[in-house]
Amino acid sequence: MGHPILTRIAMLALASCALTAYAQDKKSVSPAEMNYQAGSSPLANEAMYQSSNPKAPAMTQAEFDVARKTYFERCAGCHGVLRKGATGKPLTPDITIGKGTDYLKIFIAYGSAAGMPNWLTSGEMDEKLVDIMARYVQQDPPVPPEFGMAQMKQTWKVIVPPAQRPTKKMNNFNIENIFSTTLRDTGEVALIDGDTKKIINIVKTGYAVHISRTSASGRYLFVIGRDAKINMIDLWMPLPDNVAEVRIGLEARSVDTSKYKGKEGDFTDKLAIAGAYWPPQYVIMKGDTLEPLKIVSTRGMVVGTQEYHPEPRVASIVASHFKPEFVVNVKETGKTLMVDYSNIDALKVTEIGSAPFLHDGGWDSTKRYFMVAANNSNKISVIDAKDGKLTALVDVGKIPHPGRGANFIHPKFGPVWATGHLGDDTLALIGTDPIKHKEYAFKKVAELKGAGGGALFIKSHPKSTHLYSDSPLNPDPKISQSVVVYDIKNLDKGYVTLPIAEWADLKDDGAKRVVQPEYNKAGDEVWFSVWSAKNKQSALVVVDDKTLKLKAVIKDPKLITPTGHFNVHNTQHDIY
Ligand code: DHE
Repeated sequence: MGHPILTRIAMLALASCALTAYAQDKKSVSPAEMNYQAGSSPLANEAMYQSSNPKAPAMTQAEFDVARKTYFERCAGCHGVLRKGATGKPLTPDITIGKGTDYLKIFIAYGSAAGMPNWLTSGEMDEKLVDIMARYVQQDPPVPPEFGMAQMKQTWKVIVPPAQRPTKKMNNFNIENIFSTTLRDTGEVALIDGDTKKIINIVKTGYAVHISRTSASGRYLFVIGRDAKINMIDLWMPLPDNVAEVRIGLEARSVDTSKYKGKEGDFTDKLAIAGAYWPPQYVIMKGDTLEPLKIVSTRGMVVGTQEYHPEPRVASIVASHFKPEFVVNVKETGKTLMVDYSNIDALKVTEIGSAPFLHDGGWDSTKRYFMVAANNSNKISVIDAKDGKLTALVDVGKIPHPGRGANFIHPKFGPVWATGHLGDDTLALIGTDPIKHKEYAFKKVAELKGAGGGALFIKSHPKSTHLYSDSPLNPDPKISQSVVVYDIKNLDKGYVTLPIAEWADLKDDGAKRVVQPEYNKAGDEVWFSVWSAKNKQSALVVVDDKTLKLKAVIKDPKLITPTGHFNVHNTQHDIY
């Protein structure tokens, strides 16, 4: 490593002691979880200023710029924008200066048993960069710019104003069965006709596009990129395409639209909401134009410790069916905010504390209870959207990751909601019927054995008797390139494995990770992405849900890095 005093052997010895100490004071994190979190942040391209901490080792401006970019590309996902810590340890100067450059270099170079990647020995960083990073994390963290109303308005474009949009559907597509497929690395979504399996249009969206959600009426699709750009697509146009766009921050993951219709009013398609990772805030917009109306910061106290957190990121957001409310889940503070949008000039927010770090989740089958993963606590928080309270905190396996989860009727426990896990090979089933199956309600009632850790998404459908689970982050390609399917009526039988990537029959030797089961509208087909790098061939594979046989493979040079896909009808009605 070119260090003047320590030889590499001495450093390795020191690393092993340090790793033991580190592992003891931190819950270990699997490599799958680390790789997943360590995605590149769009903040890498933002200008930030170096404030010199007199106690920190010297750095030139050029070194600082290299380190800042690297930090946001590799480290911020785990350690946080302001280095306050999340999945990874806090790296603020009050901690790092005391550790010193040599100690930090060892961690960065060789990783730790607790999950820190080995950046030097994996070849991802050279010795010079390791040294720069070790000095960088001892400086005061540079703060990315804020993003307020003025900036949002500058990015806001109404491409087709509401008055110039069609007054009825102007195409022959069965729009309820369209799939919006994320093309992650090209910043696009592919709109695919679920009936013919033909691509309808490839629509330009934000950077490293993340999810799509359907408006309450089913007419509009909202797509959010990691750069916090939202695109609104009108499915009634002769060729469905963008009609409005806006950026609500510098980095984001979640978007949804108002779905409540009842005595307080009809809010169908009236409002949209998006949550940002940076700045930590959510933004309510007009549902037909994306005009930003209200920005609310999520900075505040962490549940339990009640310590201030400067960057609590907004994770999943859903629209309540019981009240004119958005359910906003804030990661680091472990709080669910029930945001009453009936009068946004006098915004009422009910704050429900549960456990950190809230991430993804979905409704139970009645759409009353929102089941959200508190992934650092190995729990599912059950939020009652009718009574506005925490119903239960359910212990599950290691790092639950449900996507939106899966609802089905268990032969013994009645209605259950299920999640898979990133950190172990189990699926947890939670009872969700407090009326007819009270003794099982909001308890973990069963555990299914899955193929392996690294599971991200699970899915079922009211018309199906199957439950599907992927494992795209499992290190074993045999597992990451296939999915497992359970017969809901006979869960004790275990699973069958479907070799989805093999069925795709791709010409390149790519990663071929199989991601996200998603049903068609009828609930008789299940779609999967076979996700390879952007210079390799990818595909979508469609399985016949009755026979579990291959039904179709969709290949096209334009299908670059497909990941999530969202069926318009199922997303509109929260069917999963
Ligand atoms: Fe996601 C949902 C955050 C990496 C595919 N992802 C979500 C949600 C959040 C989130 C907060 C819930 C949104 C909601 O419901 O409103 N995802 C993050 C990250 O912070 C993380 C770990 C790292 C990152 O750098 O972004 C991350 N996600 C990924 C991927 O690498 C995935 C597998 C591929 C991709 O496209 O980037 C991925 N995330 C998805 C998908 C959903 C999702 C497909 C929606 C699931 C659903 O069924 O609704």
